Amino acid sequence: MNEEKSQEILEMENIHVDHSYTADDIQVLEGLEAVRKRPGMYIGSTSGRGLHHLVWEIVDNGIDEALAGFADEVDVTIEKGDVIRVKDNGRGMPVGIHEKTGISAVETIMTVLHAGGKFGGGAYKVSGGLHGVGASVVNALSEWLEVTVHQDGKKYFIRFENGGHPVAPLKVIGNSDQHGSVVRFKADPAIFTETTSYDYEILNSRMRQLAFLNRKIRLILRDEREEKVVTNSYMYEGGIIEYVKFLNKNKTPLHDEVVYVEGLQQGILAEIAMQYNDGYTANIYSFCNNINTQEGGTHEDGFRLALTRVINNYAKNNNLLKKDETLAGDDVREGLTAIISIKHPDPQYEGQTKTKLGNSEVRKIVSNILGEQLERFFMENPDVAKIIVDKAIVASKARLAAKKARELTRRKSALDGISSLPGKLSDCSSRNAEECEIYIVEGDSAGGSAKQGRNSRTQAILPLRGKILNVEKARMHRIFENAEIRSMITAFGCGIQDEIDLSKLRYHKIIIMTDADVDGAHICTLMLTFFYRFLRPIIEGGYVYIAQPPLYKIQKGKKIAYAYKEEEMGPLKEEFKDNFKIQRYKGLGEMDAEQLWETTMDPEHRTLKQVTINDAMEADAVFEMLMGEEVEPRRNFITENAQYANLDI
Ligand code: 1YM
Repeated sequence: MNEEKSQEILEMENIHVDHSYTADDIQVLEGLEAVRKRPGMYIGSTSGRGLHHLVWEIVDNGIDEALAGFADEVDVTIEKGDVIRVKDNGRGMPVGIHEKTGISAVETIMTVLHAGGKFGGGAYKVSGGLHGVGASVVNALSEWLEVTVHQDGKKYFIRFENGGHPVAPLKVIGNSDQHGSVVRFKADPAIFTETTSYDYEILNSRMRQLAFLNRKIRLILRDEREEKVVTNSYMYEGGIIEYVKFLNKNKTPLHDEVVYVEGLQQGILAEIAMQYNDGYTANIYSFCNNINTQEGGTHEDGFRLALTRVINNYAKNNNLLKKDETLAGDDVREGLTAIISIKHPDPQYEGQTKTKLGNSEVRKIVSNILGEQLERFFMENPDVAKIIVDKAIVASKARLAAKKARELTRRKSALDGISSLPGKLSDCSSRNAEECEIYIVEGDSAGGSAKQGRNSRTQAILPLRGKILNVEKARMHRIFENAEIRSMITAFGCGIQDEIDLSKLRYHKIIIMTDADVDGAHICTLMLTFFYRFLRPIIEGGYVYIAQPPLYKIQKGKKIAYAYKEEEMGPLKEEFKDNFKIQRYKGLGEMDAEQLWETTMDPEHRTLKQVTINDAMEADAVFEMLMGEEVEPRRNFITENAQYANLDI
């Protein structure tokens, strides 16, 4: 131990040389008293949050010891009575006792505010970060606290009571064949008036996160409060690589390998792990010294700069992008899950909640490290690079299209307000959106029947010209050039994308009514894809439905029945016995207004299929395939969906 003892610790032991024991002692107790008077200043709050914070203060010291290379395990146990025990297998806190003062290093760590922060130069101290106020604050806010140190064959012990008063100086209480530190404490209920009971899940998820952020360190949590002991143990060889995999667990990654880069510059360690999935949101989490920097900061800035730069350069150099086109930051981050983790010896935090990293040198360091290594990764993995660039290009097109659409709709409504409702819309008379429905109907003739058959008070009809898809070969970025799509946006009235306002939605049921054939399925797919990408909240809000028109009419004299599924025909035929007529509806247009009302639109008798976000996601996936230039997958899809058997394509 002595060889390892840092200069700072030796200095600490000298701190007391010039002071008398009593003067020092008084100062120390004044310090701890200040913590008890204003605990919020030191641990944020005295709610459950502050309570859990005590645990992390101690755990952080154990992790520091592991990051310094002397420990590989930190255990947290919740004992009966909500006593916390934290243990590591490191060197053990320094036990050196100063001759003149008789005060041990352990006692100083536990009683002098920020004592820990002065020591251990070199390694990164995750403690001393955001709330890293040190173990002495935990001591100050505890009913009692005990430290046991196993070091050099001996077992040392010290106990504090009533907010940090040592009961007796540190002493040897036995021999030991172990090494490490154990801190046990009971949070003071006089301070934590709301609760002194720990939430297992809060501790558990942070332990897992710490294990992800600090690879190869084992973190163990035990709950001994109930008869049945609960325990979780975490250790990730791959660290943040496994963190990204964990976050993408329920997503569909676009490439198998998680991209990982790491580097050390100017004493700052930066690590990044990232993987794209087929979704549209960016999930980028950044950390400094294991603290989640929720407001971002210079490390995130550096990450974004490099990501945008490298992807644009790669796309241009490989002729995937025209020279005058540029992918925006949002485009290259679409569907990206990333962890940015840096370790900094002197972090500066800014922002509302002090969770924004401010150190300006970090921007360039992260940008350099990611820039260089991502470029190399792309060169070595051109397949992955292509997937990523393609994804960003699609995102870019969608973004430009959406922007154009927003401008169009905005310009229109700005000109003539509500009167700009599309001419083809047969609106309903009610203005109570809750009872209003809009039928999006394929084809003018079906639109005509629907218009005649509807309840005009609550049901609006918007006919769409059939086969818009085949005619337009509509790719997403061209979709807004489509007049029907524009009519739809105007009719709904709620805006699109980021500017969507559901309180302005004019109909609480949006019902897609298409023929039960392949074209109908195409139109339905397009519609759902469009909703999913540009009007997602209307799906999430449960406002979108698909009408279920019948496939067959079966009639004998005046007796009529409808079959909505193939399998309903058998029983119907039995019921009608013989001499019946069967009509197969090829399209909505074959039904007259009355039939359409009766079978598909009458709220009393119709069945509507409510569209879930999963339906829309699937439609979105199918869409690319249907619309793509590749004929083969499209043909396969159609064959597989042969229920729409009257193929006229
Ligand atoms: C259960 C909590 O606190 N472990 C721990 C703390 C320290 C050391 C080892 C340590 C550090 C150094 C040298 C050094 C601390 N030391 C200090 C201080 N576990 C827990 N394990 N020798 C031992 O940093 O050089 C504060 S904490 F102040 F002495 F440096």
